[in-house]
Amino acid sequence: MSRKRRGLVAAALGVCLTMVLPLNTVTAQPNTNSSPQRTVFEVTADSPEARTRVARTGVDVLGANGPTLTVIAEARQQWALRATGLPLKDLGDADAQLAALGKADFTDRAGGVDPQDFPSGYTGYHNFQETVAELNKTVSDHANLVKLSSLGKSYEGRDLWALKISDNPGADENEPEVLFTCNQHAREHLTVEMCLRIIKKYTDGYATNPTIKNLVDSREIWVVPSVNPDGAEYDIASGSFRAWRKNRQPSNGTDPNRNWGFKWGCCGGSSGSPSSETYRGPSAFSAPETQRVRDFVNSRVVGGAQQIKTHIDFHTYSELILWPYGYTTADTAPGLDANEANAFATLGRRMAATNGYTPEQSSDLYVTDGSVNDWMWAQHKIWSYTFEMYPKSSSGTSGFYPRDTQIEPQTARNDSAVELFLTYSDCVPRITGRTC
Ligand code: 0X9
Ligand code: CA
Ligand code: CA
Ligand code: ZN
Repeated sequence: MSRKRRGLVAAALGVCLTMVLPLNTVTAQPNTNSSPQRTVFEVTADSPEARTRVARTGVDVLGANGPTLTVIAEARQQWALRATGLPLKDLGDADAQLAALGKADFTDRAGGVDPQDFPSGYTGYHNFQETVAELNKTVSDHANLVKLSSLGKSYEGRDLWALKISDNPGADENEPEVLFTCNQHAREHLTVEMCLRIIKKYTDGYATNPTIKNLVDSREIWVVPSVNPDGAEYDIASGSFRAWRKNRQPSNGTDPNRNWGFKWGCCGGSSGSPSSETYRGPSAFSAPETQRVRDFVNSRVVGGAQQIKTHIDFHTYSELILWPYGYTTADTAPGLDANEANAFATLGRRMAATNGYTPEQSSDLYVTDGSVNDWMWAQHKIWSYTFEMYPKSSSGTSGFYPRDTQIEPQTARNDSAVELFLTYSDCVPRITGRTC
């Protein structure tokens, strides 16, 4: 890997969850880079407060596996990290480890064939053009069940497509509406496949599966397979993955999942520095992509009532099911009472029982502000979850890039959770025996 490339990968590496770097496979290399020395540490932080304290030192938090955070610290940040007083373990030079990972089995795209496509071993993933083709095919195969519309354009002018699935899809019927969003984070390509699976299952399955037919007939299901198509295309444009997280707004991208307008930037759960992987943008909803989804959700208030009742935002990785709030570690807060918190947790745990993920309030990990879930709930009382998909843990950035052979098993793994979610979407409190 060239010096330049190594720097790129290192610079692009952002927040993700549960990374464990394998000590035995890494060959230490001198840092010949002009970029600052970056060192990987494991930090033992066994409470949300301690983990949030670590995140706020400015280190790049890669992952959390129980109480163990894996972080990258630049030399100047190591003082702050040590000042937390938490136990640290030095795992060595980050760029050397990243360089070793970066060559994985990416195929050289020399020859310039289809540059916006995935490397060898990943061609089962849908790039943006293939995703659009899949949506159009669904429309022609199931014109009676779906309606395709654009929520507007991304920063670079790509359409943010939304597919509605229901009986009489052209009519706005009085049925609970459910929203699935994928790919807020560019490199989380498996989530696009999750949205495409939901589309396939609830259209192709309609004619033969009575459970599916019942759910489709009684709900209006909205699926947005890519909320961040610019970032996703950028991640694959060079032929090898960049581990790009944010959107493509100048100069260095905004993290869409820190840009939502409820308690934006309130609580040290995002960064005000444009170079950060959790940059919240200059103002709430400064990202065109979050604006478009916001406007769509706002437009679903009909006769004073929000029609969308439930929402899942798919991410990778760590195998978690998360619910609001992220901005505070308190279980309840203004606008979220104990009954509601209990309903969130109960449905979260029931879904997790079907897929083996770990269910928890999102701030049990560490505090995040400006996330989509907090806005959906606070603004609209939409029961909004984050799924962090496969894998549970990984060596470095490779966690974002499971081979395409994992698409089928790891999306199918969520079939039961999605079905349960759709079932309770008429009234989530019903799961705790309460009424709506
Ligand atoms: O940090 C994030 O945006 C999500 N993790 S990821 O590794 N995919 O970037 C987690 C967001 C969960 N927090 C809230 N929903 N508040
Ligand atoms: Ca309908
Ligand atoms: Ca409706
Ligand atoms: Zn994510």
